[in-house]
Amino acid sequence: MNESRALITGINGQDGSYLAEFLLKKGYEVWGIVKRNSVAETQTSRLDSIFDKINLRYADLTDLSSLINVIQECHPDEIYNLAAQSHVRISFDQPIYTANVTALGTLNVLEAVRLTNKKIRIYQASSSEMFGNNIDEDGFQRETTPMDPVSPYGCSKVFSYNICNNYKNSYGMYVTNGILFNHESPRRGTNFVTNKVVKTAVEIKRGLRDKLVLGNLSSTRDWGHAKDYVEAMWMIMQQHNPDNYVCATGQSHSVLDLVTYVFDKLDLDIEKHLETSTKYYRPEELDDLKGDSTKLRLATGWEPKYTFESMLDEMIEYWIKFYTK
Ligand code: NAP
Ligand code: G4F
Repeated sequence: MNESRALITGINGQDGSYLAEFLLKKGYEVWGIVKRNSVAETQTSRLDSIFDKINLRYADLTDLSSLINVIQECHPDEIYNLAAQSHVRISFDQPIYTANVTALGTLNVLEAVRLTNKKIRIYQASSSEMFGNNIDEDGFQRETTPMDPVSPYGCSKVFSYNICNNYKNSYGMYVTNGILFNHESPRRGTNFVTNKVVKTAVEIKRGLRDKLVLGNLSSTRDWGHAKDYVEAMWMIMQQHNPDNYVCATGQSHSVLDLVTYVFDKLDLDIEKHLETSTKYYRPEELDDLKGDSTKLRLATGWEPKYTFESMLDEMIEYWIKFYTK
């Protein structure tokens, strides 16, 4: 029986909820922090099926004392730092807030561990957004690709990535970075492009609305499934030495490919229902992402189980069921 204890920041987010389920199955005692929200009933809806099996505490990444309090109460072996203001477009509207949470929040987690128990392992949710528009000659991004972020979110994640490496080297702490490419699921926020497309397409199919309005259709992303990616997070944390790993499928598709697949599945006419608006453009766009996760695959044996198509099929099925209730 595994008697390890894990603390997840961002436990009520897409990844946090899948990771909590995954760790419970592995026998972990699972703790998580939730930041205060005025609508408490819906805030933890992604955790409904495991609510009685986990330990939740109020804390906030921007409040060092709250993080120290939780660590002193739960004595975790592993901390998965998934909390962030994670929306790239919104990071242009709220750059300072994004930096406070997504950059300085990580430093608070590192300091909380340094001041309480330096043996606690830390996983940092780093992102392919850190690479910006740098692409290696073979068309991929990997651990050695230079980082040149193009959003306040990406800049904040680069700070977190660097300060994690700095704490590992300066204090001998076990700090890892998973550099994850886009990953989606039915639990994805509906203002990210995959779930926005799928949810809106199902609504059009049911006659609830007529148009899907998007921004840039030509950018490409390497989209995987969040369930596969939380397994990678755990595998990265079980390595003997802390290191940084890219996690990606190695396949990329454009936003238009995504819309085409979903509309074809639902037998909808793109010409009739798709519109674009500059409202959804970013001041600076990250054009193309495609990750090479050879290092992760060789070190851990990680392989994704979902394809782009099977991931979207699951999301389509979810929204069809949702509107059939
Ligand atoms: P998500 O669904 O947006 O979840 C973010 C979580 O952080 C939520 O639980 C949110 O709580 C919490 N949070 C936000 N501000 C906080 C604060 N000040 N204190 C404590 N908690 C706070 O994001 P996700 O898709 O699960 O991603 C998880 C992590 O991986 C994020 O750090 C993200 O930047 C990173 N990442 C994601 C992807 C991806 O494609 N999904 C790729 C690379 C990296 P509320 O919901 O209550 O606000
Ligand atoms: O779904 P998105 O908002 O994801 P984005 O910006 O790639 O960020 C996600 O992945 C990162 C990993 O690379 C994470 F670190 C980050 O936390 C987040 O999870 O946008 C994907 C693409 C962009 O090129 C965007 O311009 O879709 C394009 N897009 C076109 N129309 C749209 C829309 N994006 C959104 N959100 N909404 C639109 O209407």
